[in-house]
Amino acid sequence: MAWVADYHLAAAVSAAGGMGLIGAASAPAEVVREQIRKGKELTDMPFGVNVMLMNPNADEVAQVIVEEGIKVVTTGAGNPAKYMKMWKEAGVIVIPVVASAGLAKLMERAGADAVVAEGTEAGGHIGSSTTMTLVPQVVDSVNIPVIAAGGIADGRGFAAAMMLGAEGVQMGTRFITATESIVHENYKQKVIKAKDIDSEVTGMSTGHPVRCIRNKMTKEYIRMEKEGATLEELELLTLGSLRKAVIDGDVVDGTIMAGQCAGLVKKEQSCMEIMEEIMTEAKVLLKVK
Ligand code: TUI
Repeated sequence: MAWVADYHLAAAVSAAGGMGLIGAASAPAEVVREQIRKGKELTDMPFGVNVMLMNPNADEVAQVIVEEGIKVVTTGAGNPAKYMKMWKEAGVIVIPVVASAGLAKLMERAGADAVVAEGTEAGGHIGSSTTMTLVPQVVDSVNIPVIAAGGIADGRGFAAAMMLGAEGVQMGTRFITATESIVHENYKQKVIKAKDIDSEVTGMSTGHPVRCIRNKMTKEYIRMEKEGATLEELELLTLGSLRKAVIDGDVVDGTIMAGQCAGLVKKEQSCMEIMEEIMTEAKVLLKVK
């Protein structure tokens, strides 16, 4: 989660018993290094890094991960095969995010330790299959553990993911509003106030669909897409727009990435409270102690 999943959130999630991730997104490698070091000052628990493969700095970020002794990496928005050898040799657990069973198989053959199967309910850059259909098909296609993502925000979603054959879940949207999340209050309020149908997908025409909460920006983007705007014009509109929303709190012209489960997020809570609530609820449903 670009800008959202910084070291504060990653450290808090890991300290609460999860596996926190720093979202490297489009950051330069040295910024990622600094984030990792600051995260280590906040917690002794391990946390990972997500590498967004469309980042032009991805090669350097991949290297920094090894240099800083990070042990868990997830990747998004592409195929991480070219980094696999380097990461495996360094003892890094590699978990690519996939949106299809085909890519999951490819990743298993390339040496991935697990995959995150992320459905189209997720926020940000998305594939087209739903979590309900994707997760069991990925489970049937590989022998490595599958982590479900997309649309999971509470214990019910967690339990449902287990029923689909997943061995873990990845959640983003629920943690946007965490007390430890540095996201601007305006952004948090947009997530808290969102209803089930308040997200929209921009970028369908460019081949890079991105799910966000509907606002002036998404309406303008979709209007331009319909009118046949060029890739350059669309890119100009979104340049720096996520930062604008997350950091500056501009929820009118900024991009508010969030998943369809935003309607399930009702309040700001600490990561510890969120984790405990989800696990208590899921254990009852799954009948485990
Ligand atoms: O990556 C994400 N979520 C993201 S990345 C992002 S930044 C961005 N903004 C605009 C356009 C593109 C990126 C914001 N949110 N989630 C994991 C994810 N990965 N979802 C879907 C995929 C994916 C899609 C296609 C993974 C691989 C893939 O194809 C691989 C290939 O090249 O064959």
